[in-house]
Amino acid sequence: MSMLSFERKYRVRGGTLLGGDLFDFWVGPFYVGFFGVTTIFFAVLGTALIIWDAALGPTWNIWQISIDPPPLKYGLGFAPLKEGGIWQLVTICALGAFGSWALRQAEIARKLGMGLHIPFAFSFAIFAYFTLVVIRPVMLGAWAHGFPYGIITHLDWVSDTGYQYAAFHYNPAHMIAITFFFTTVLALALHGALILSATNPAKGERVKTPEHENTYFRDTIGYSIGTLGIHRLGLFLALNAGFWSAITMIISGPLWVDPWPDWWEVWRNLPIWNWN
Ligand code: 07D
Ligand code: 07D
Ligand code: U10
Repeated sequence: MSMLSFERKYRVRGGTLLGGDLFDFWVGPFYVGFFGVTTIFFAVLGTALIIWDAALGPTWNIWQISIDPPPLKYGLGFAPLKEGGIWQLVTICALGAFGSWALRQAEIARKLGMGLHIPFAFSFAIFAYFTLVVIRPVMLGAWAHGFPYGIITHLDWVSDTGYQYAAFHYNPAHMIAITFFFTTVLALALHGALILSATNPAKGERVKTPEHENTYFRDTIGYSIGTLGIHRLGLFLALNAGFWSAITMIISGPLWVDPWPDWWEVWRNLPIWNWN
């Protein structure tokens, strides 16, 4: 395995979060570490459980395989393995693997003396998943409210859950989340395009500087956020997309059970519209 010359210099032991130098080594390009071992453990076990559930039937069709949560009658208790218990174990393995992955990111960042921005960012994705399979089911009183692990069945769950609230697009947090998703895409498209336009010039042309990049946006919209700023903004937008997604589902059910369009009645009932 060839190494970047940087890696040859910096791939040295020390700076682990846990386990001392027990797993402080590399396999090919991968850093192992204590949390690499726990990631592999949970990922392998979780995948094996998924395959076992699939083997119980009724199909090996990859699109139709589904590991379903327990039925409502089991509430927040443990269910028998073949009636949602496997889903519960897969969920524990998934959270174990995602949590281990975040800690492995933190350990690698720490070894390199970098900031913890990446694990911080990934934790927002974990939070969104945790919301769907733990926070919301617990607040609603049954694991049955978690989503099933299947390529098509998880789409059915999104659709069914959405229609339980009539028109889900009226959920105000969903609106905010979607707006953040769209803005994230706009920001990445602008940033990718700007960097390529300045640093990948036609043959014979000079590479342009950040001054060119700043001036482009000052000429166009009167303001440039700057080369560091655009990365701060990108992270802010993306994390808000995940955060408001989680809020979307925490309020759907635990805090609001009616059709979402009804929520907007609050505006129609404001005294300012009803003064006479
Ligand atoms: C490109 C990084 C790579 C990741 C990939 C996903 C698996 C699952 C497991 C057969 C951007 C790897 C997939 C390991 C195989 C089994 C049992 C990330 C990239 C390529 N979804 N979702 C997909 C997951 C939820 C929704 C695709 C996971 C919520 C809609 C893929 C989770 C809701 C649509 C997938 C999760 C929801 C999808 C592409 C977890 C709200 C689509 C994902 C753990 C968030 C799209 C058939 C992608 C599709 C799609 C995986 C949760 C909605 C199978 C792992 C419950 C509406 N989802 N999803 O590119 O084509 O992500 O579905 O929370 O239209 Mg989903
Ligand atoms: C949960 C994924 C976490 C992933 C992790 C990592 C692996 C490893 C390994 C590749 C959160 C997994 C990693 C497995 C893989 C290898 C090697 C991300 C998660 C930890 N909606 N809606 C959202 C839109 C409608 C509904 C969110 C748009 C309808 C429900 C987002 C539209 C109805 C739920 C969003 C639209 C409806 C959502 C999803 C348009 C259905 C949710 C993003 C244009 C009739 C979900 C927290 C997200 C949510 C959600 C967008 C339409 C229902 C904002 C753009 C009207 C029930 N919708 N939606 O959450 O909020 O990512 O989840 O119409 O549950 Mg919606
Ligand atoms: C960015 C950037 C930038 C760059 C960049 C990037 C953002 C400044 C400088 C990065 C961006 C890209 C490269 C672009 C493409 C990326 C995407 C589109 C995002 C999506 C990514 C993917 C789809 C790829 C996903 C791939 C993954 C996650 C890798 C999968 C890897 C593994 C499964 C192995 C992980 C390794 C681990 C956990 C530890 C090491 C383990 C091993 C090597 C295996 C051997 C195991 C052991 C030794 C441990 C023993 C295990 C035990 C004891 C447990 C056993 C248990 C049992 C039950 C058996 O901004 O510009 O440029 O590049």
